[in-house]
Amino acid sequence: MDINTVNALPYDDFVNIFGNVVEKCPIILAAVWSRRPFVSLPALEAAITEFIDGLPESGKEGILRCHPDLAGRDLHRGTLTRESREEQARAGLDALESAEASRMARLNEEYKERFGFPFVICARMNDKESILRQLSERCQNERVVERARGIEEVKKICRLRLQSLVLPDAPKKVMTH
Ligand code: 2AL
Repeated sequence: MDINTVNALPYDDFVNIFGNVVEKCPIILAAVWSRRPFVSLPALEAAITEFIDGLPESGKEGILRCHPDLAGRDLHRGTLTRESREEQARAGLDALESAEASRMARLNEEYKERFGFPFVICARMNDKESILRQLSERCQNERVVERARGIEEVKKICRLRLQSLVLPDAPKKVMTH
């Protein structure tokens, strides 16, 4: 759909369609609906980003905690959201070798133990090797660094999810005379 169609959506439809662009945080989109009309897709994205940036640190951590582990329990039980399932499959996380799967599980636990929230990375912009490498590296960071880093990754995930739902803006017509 294009941005005009987005702007015309009633509240319920808007939240049904866009509610999961931030994983399991439909309240963010419920709040952002009040900011319509959006002049463009980047304007919709900016409204979401501003809302997230305005949250206290506890709210940002709450967003991180709404994310399922990569290659974790939800993937194995088939209880991931559609978006998350597609992202994890595209990064090859549904077909890990057993050694990779146990390394991923161990590092995910280590990360959560250290920071109190899960490791979040935009799976669609990575593959299983780079995810494992960054998971291992990011376990060494400070907590404040990781909270900010995780939120940056949430924004990347959000951008790609939005792009799969909204058409890019049509190029502006240029007047030639
Ligand atoms: C996820 C997810 O569900 N999709 C994605 O790109 N990253 N989860 C995570 N813990 O990073």
